[in-house]
Amino acid sequence: MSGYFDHIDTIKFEGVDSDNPLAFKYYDAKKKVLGKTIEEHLRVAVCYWHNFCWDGHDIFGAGTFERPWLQGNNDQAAAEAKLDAAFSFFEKLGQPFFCFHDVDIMADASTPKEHVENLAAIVDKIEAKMDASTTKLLWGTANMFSHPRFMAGASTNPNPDVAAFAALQVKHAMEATHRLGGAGYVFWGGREGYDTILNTNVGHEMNQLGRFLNMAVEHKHKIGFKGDLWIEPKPHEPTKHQYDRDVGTVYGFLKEHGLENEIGVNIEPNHATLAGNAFEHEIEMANAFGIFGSIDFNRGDPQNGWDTDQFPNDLRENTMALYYILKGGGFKNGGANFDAKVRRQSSDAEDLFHAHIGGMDLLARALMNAAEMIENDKLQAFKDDRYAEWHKGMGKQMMDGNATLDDMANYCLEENTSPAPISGRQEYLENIVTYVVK
Ligand code: XLS
Ligand code: NI
Ligand code: NI
Repeated sequence: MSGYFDHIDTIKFEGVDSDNPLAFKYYDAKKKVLGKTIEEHLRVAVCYWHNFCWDGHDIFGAGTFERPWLQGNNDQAAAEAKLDAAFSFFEKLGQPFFCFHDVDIMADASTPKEHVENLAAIVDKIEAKMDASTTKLLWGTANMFSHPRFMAGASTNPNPDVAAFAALQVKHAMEATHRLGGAGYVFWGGREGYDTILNTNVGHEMNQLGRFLNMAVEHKHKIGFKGDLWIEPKPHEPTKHQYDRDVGTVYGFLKEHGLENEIGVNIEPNHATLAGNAFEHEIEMANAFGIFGSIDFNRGDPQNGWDTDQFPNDLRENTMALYYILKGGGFKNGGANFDAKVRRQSSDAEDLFHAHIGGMDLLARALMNAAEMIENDKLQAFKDDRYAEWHKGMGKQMMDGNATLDDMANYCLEENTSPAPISGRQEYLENIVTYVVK
């Protein structure tokens, strides 16, 4: 059977001097950086939904892509044609991982029973595909936001029967992820929030979400899934307000429900910016709380206030992201999933390759820049020096829990301390970054 990607050759590393747009310039998979290969560091994944499920429609217009497997009904034959297309793309790009939602991979189902059967039918096929391929599963998830039944939320729905449907989906999506050897499982609470507080009992809904996630954790242990669980924070879109708004909020929520040692975060830069946070802020917050998991790499549009999910292209921003990821110990089960889509006018098969090649080259460059910064870590040296006083004297006593407020106040009086301002050297530090980014 002839395929959609047949006219495109396997993508090779050709180096910076190549002007072949269908070749890697920086992503040299086996090149070692700080003792590991680029491929091992980045753990790149291609997502099913933006590449193989979306036909290019937007809220004003119909699909523009004409992908052959999306013509007609989404039955088992269509799901299998999509699977063939996806794996032929993976084989040509050569990235090590992919990610999916349950409904991305399977035939449409109209009853709970059909949902279970259709998912099982395609998981059998995926398993066979994976046996004959080098592509592994980074993470799976359940789509509990597209179907109309979820319009008022999944586990946070006012109707417990909707939460029961969500339980069915999570159970089977997690079991499928486990069976396919996935490294993680993601919860993105697309409609776990509200459109108007006039009809919403927020306290009750957050407790519903807390209970639901506890049940999911119990199920993970019951089935022996050894991968990680991650919540993907996003402040709003599609709903006005979502409970998992950013990393800090998620951590508070996890603590509240006793889940901070069970669930980490999958951070997406475009979600960070929607929440008014920098990408690097979210990574460092996750590092500080010990819940860093994985990244959905993409970018927003600086002038548009929504989740445009464009492929990343900002070398400075991503150099700093990789720097903080490496400083936190790097990816373990997580990786670099591109939760990004080509623009609606980029309607050819080639465009999917340009997008991923650019993203992978960008991350490889960012990784090499970050490694260079770490090898001569002037930023860390500056910080170590800036906080050095906390390792001795009164600062240490306070941090060790050996000083009261009175002790600190008396120390101030006795020593007559009136500290002079010390420069934070922001521009000097920014220049260090400027000199490395290339
Ligand atoms: C949407 C989210 C979604 C998750 C998976 O904004 O990024 O794609 O990554 O459900
Ligand atoms: Ni995402
Ligand atoms: Ni997103």
